[in-house]
Amino acid sequence: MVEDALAGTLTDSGVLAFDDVDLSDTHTVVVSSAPSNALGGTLVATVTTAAAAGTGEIAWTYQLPNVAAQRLGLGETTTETFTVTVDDGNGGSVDQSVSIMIAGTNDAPYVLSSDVSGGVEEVAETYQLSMGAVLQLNSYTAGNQSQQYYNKSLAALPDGGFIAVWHSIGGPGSGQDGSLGGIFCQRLDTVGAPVGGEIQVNAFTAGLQITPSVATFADGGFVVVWQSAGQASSDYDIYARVFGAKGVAVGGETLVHDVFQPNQGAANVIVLESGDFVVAWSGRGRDGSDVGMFGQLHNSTGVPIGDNFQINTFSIGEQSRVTLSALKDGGFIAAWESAGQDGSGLGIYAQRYDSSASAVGSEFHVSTTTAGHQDWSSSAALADGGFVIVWT
Ligand SMILES: [Ca+2]
Ligand SMILES: [Ca+2]
Ligand SMILES: [Ca+2]
Repeated sequence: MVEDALAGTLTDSGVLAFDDVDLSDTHTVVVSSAPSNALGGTLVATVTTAAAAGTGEIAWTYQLPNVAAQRLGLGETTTETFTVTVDDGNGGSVDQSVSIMIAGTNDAPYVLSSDVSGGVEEVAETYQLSMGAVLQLNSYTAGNQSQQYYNKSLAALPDGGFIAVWHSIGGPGSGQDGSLGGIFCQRLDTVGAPVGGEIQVNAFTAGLQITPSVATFADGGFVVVWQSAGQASSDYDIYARVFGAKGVAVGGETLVHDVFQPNQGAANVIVLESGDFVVAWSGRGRDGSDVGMFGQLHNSTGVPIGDNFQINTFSIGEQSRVTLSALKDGGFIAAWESAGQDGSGLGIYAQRYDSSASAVGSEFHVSTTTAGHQDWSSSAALADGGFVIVWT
């Protein structure tokens, strides 16, 4: 069946056959719903045996409110089973089971199978998240999930939902990923209902994986970057991993940095208009003075394009806490805080890039007040191609 954006109900229908030596009997049909049916769909059956037919026929129609199907997760299936009992009015009856299996996909769940053929697709979501609703993102609750502000990240999905990613240390014992903390994510629909279960992001699980950042692709896929302790070096390393729209990983983990630096962290990821993605992070000892910031362009499957590039031009002292925003022209803007560059404490600086991660113009001073610290910058793209940078 074709997806209908306006309909509020999923339907499927079919025909059951039954034999009776005397089809002239007046047959009645009763339907009972199995206690295990979780979605609350209904099945209506009607005897439709044609006069003088050789075989009895029962037409059935299954209906499920669309909002109930929205609860069905990505890749998740559930079965609704009904018993159709035909009674011939003369003491004879026969049962027939009808099972409807419904599978969730990103935006069009469908009937995976039933004991008669038929197909149903879930209609598009029409509900909006209630303002003020408080959502619990994690379903695994043992221990700590995202106890620090930097250990979680959100990004909007093209279907109106969003994805949340966080660090979970887990409860007593080995933790949620089997070894200390790991990175987990959850897709949610437009009303904040989970779509499928939590997905473990990191494949390498030994030790700590922390500080995730997530960005989404136009097709509903997403990319997560994080720090992993002791995976490629004796310190923290930065990894990226791409997932498809169904939440399945597209290959393994990609090591983002091509030169190891101590204290690498604060990684951010954005997806550009082209579908390529950029990761930026800070690390010590590579820009010639204290901490500097670096970036790497990747294609949409996580393959690096070119080499790491240094984001800050002014390198004396510490440049850190880089944040990125993709711009309408296909490029992006990087903003950060730099110590001592404006003559008094920290200041906010930025650098624009094109779609190939080549610098456009020079880095520029964003904050006009210089006395004291200007720090914790964040940026956002504007619809007209511009951008806004804020800080404290
Ligand atoms: Ca781990
Ligand atoms: Ca520096
Ligand atoms: Ca300053």
